Amino acid sequence: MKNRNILRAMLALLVIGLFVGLAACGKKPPQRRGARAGAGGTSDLASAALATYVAPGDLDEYYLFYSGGHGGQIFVAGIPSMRHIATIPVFSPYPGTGYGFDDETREMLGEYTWGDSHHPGLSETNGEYDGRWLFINDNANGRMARIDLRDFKTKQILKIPNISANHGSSFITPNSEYATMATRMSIPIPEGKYADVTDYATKYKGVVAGIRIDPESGHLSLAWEIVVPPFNYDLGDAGKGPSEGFMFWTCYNSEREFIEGGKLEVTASQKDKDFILMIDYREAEKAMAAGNFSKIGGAPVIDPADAPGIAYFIPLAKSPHGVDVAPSGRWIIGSGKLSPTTTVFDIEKIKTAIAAKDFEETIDGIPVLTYSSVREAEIPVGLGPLHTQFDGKGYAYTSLFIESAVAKWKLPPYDEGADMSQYVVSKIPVAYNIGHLVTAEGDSMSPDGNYLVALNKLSKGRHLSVGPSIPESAQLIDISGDKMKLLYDAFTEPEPHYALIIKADKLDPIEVYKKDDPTWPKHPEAIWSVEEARIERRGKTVEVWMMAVRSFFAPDVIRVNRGDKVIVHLTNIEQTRDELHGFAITSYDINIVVDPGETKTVTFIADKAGVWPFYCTNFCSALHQEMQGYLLVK
Ligand code: K7E
Ligand code: CUA
Repeated sequence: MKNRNILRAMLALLVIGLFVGLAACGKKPPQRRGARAGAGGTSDLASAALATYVAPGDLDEYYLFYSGGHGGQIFVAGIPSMRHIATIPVFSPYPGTGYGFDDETREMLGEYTWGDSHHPGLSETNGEYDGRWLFINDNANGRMARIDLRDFKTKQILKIPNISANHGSSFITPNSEYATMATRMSIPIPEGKYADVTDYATKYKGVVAGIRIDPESGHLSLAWEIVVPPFNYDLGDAGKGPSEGFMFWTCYNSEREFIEGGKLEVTASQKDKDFILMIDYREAEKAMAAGNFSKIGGAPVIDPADAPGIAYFIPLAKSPHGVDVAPSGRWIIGSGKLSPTTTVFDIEKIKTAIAAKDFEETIDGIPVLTYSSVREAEIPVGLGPLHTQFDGKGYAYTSLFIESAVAKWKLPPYDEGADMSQYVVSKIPVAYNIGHLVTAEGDSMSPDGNYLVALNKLSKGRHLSVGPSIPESAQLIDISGDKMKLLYDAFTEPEPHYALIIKADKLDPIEVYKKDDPTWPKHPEAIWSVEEARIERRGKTVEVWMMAVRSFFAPDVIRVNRGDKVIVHLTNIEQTRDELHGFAITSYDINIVVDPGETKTVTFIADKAGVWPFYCTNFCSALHQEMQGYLLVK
């Protein structure tokens, strides 16, 4: 008995000694299995693993489209796996797909090599995502882009005049009539006009715009602009249901000043309240039809002072960020970064106040609705509320930047005189400092209520270190039950602001550009056989119709003289999925990629004499390395 006890004690000492020895030898074993999960909420690890595991060969349930911030791209991932699937280049060149190297995309990018993409918007039919187009704004250069979800490619970049730093964009109306644009940083208009910042209050202007979306092609064009006071127009949303026909934007700096050295963060936070700007776009259409606008910088601009009923201000807790319309369309939710509350407005009360001319004051011709008349409730959600999403079961989810958490709270109705804190039903910590958040089909009229992704600004310490600049994090959260559960940490390139989640079965992307598909415009320079491949010279211009197929180019030698203009039309005649070919010319900074059935054109001046090999950049077959040719410049 005694001996056995001694044996046990010795064994125990040995085990402890082993651990001490491991710890002492310097190299700590890596922490695994959610060792640090406590910092960002805990979950049952096994059930979280099962909930996010998509077995090899299986497909995800949803597409997740994140904006790529100042990388100017869109990232595509799957939910629930959170695996990155693709990158869609939008505002920046992307050699991986040859984007920004051929004539067409180079022209689309214009004078810019980057953009600051913030808010993806999906096309809608009757308030539901229809899977046709994805839109995204450029916060830097007054632009908006359209991506065709049949081939996941950027098809158009629209730049319009007078919009300075387009942040409150690209929110889509329920039947994709419009996307929105708005000035974040006011300037004198038109662009190029000079006025000193000391004249900020009177000579600087904000502008909001309606961008018409062609119902057949998705083509974007400017419908109207409205000049508004020099506030900073921040986030937006489009009304739906009872609020259909309205657009909403939060704005800060209603102090309307920019004091040199005064720190905008201080000067723009003096007043207790800022505003939501509400635009009635049917009134804007009437003003346009009546010719009630002036041309500024080539764009039709409506002045609300001349068009009563077009614009209203709704007071909101100071320095607001997000404004989000609930799925029913009745509740408009605004959050002030500096106030620990989120405010719910009732569109019915707003309409009543407008009819009764229940106004507090008028600013530059825009009536300010009486706050107490239009507010439904203030919900004490927590510190630093930014953005709100929905689950379709009557709950809202607000991101809390300062608190690093998501608050789940109940939408109206509320009991008369109730303590509002009881309607904040639960919270989950996130890691860390969340910006936007997104729920499955969360901007539609029928969110799915199962998944939420928290888009966090800081991820410190939750991944292998990669030096001082670390990735942002996206955390997948299960919102199907009463309690929110953290499922997964994914890491992203900088800097997703907003994202959208759409059911995978709503998209039906093509597999190849079919040779005779009537739904795609025929490329005028396409060739489909070696016989059609040719080189033609006209003076100092050399035009090449080139064909690519496994594993050769025809022609494979291009002879030109130094200084010639060379135009290459390259067709990939493959009709097999994923059989891409690239065309790169050494030392010429040319790198285009053609998908199966696609034709691209690249034009350049042969300004370097010598012998320059060209080759296929996409691994296409066992003899891919042999797919090459020569540009001979005499
Ligand atoms: Cu909150 Cu640009 Cu929508 Cu960033 S924005 S987070
Ligand atoms: Cu074609 Cu590699």
